Amino acid sequence: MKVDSVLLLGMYESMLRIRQFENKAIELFAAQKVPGFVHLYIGEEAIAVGVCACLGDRDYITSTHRGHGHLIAKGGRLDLMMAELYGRASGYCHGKGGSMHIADANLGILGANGIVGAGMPIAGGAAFACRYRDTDAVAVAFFGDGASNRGTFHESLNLASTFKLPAVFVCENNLYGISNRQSHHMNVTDVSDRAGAYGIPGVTVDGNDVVAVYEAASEAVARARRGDGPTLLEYKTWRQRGHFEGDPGTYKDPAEQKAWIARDPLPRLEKQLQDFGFADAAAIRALHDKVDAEIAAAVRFAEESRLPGAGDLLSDVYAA
Ligand SMILES: Cc1ncc(C[n+]2csc(CCOP(=O)(O)OP(=O)(O)O)c2C)c(N)n1
Ligand SMILES: [Mg+2]
Repeated sequence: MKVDSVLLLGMYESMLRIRQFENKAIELFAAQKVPGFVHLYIGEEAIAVGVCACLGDRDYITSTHRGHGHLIAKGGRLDLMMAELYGRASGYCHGKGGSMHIADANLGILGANGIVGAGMPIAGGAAFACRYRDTDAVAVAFFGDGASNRGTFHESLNLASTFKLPAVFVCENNLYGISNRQSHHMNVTDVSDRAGAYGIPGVTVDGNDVVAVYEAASEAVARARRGDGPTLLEYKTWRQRGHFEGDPGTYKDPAEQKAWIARDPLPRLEKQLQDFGFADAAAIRALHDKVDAEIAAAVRFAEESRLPGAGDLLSDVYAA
């Protein structure tokens, strides 16, 4: 295993931050404090965290409609994110984007995106820019199994492979696109098989095991940095909530839901930390308290911020 206690504890803290941020989002959405749609990442946290642990500030990511986890794992600020969910003027997009449109260019976060599959060409462009500027930075595109059916996926992989761009394509295969089971929307079991069509490596990995996620991503990122071109990583996982908050998910088999919840990445990592002697129950409790305090502060910040007014309507809309 290539991970030490500092890395593993850091990844646990980041996964916990995502989980607790979204648990708070569930509560706030139910209380009608958060307008618009929220698509939660609960159960999939190991992917964003394991992949982003291989990246630095100079590297780029593109995210999806289910983007909170990617943003937090890449270092996004909870207060600015929470204010954006609330639609407040102090949020990342000044309250004009909401949950699905959060970006932070300073951290290389090129944006969550409400258009399925739209992040891949953007990441390809960013990877081209990394190469053009002669840096060793890489660009990572996160996307779902459903998005891997879009033309943008195929075009991006083809171009990135042909130009040997420093890109990593990360498919979060949660086995569903809204209510459509993977077998109803594609005729392959492993999305990673599609890499063969573009002459790049494709691997399938357990997306609920953060160490496995990290190890596969480390290799793909190193390959991209070396100038050897892109990789398609497929992480199998499970979304524990509905497609969006409010979706009861009746199309899922309750026994399968239960089996996947038993493989929840967070308690799994907690057990590993304890088994390896990296953290005891008190240390884990302290991390919970720390993260919960951060989230409470983010909620306070959002609630104390003003809503955008009529005077804000035309600002940040057009680029000069
Ligand atoms: C281009 C486009 N087509 C359709 C939609 C509607 N839509 C939103 S999410 C989604 C399913 C996406 O599935 P997947 O890529 O597997 O991501 P997941 O929601 O499972 O994370 C669809 C079809 C959209 N937002 N954009
Ligand atoms: Mg999916």
